[in-house]
Amino acid sequence: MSDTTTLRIDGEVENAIDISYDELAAFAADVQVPDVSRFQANRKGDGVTLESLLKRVRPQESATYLTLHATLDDFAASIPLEAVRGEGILVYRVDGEPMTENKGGPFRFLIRNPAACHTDELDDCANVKFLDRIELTAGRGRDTRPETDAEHAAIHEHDN
Ligand SMILES: Nc1nc2c(c(=O)[nH]1)N[C@H]1C(S)=C(S)[C@@H](COP(=O)(O)O)O[C@H]1N2
Ligand SMILES: [Mo]
Repeated sequence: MSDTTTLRIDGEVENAIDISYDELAAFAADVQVPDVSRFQANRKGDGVTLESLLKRVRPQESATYLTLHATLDDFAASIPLEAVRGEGILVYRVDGEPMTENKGGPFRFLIRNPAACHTDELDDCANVKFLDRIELTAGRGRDTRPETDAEHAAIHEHDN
């Protein structure tokens, strides 16, 4: 069965797209990132580079932040585009299958070397699960990441 779930990439771009699992799986081998556990032991799956997605949408000059949205649990993180270029991966497949919701899918953003939670803009908290939209924004966009230890602990109370 083919998977019809898509990821929207839009905002300050020349060419907004909705991209599917099948299209991501068909990306060239040199932009595929197999087995993300190689650089983050607690993460699983395969992805493509953020750069390969940016190439498709062509960010405008005005785009300075990448704003990652998860509608499912109303979570968002907004990180500086230049800093995340080269670091960002879109995970779309786990165990050879589309990434299910219980694994944080259908899509998950991953920073290769994230900082500890709320110590930096590129922190583990920006590894957005249930990702359904990547918005290129002029300046910082929506960001619901926890700012204090207490807020952070509250978020993780929902984890099983
Ligand atoms: N959609 C969504 N993504 C999210 C979060 C969340 O609450 N919702 N929590 C973030 C935080 S604060 C952290 S530290 C990591 C935790 O990832 P894990 O649950 O896979 O350990 O996911 C990040 N991505
Ligand atoms: Mo976090």
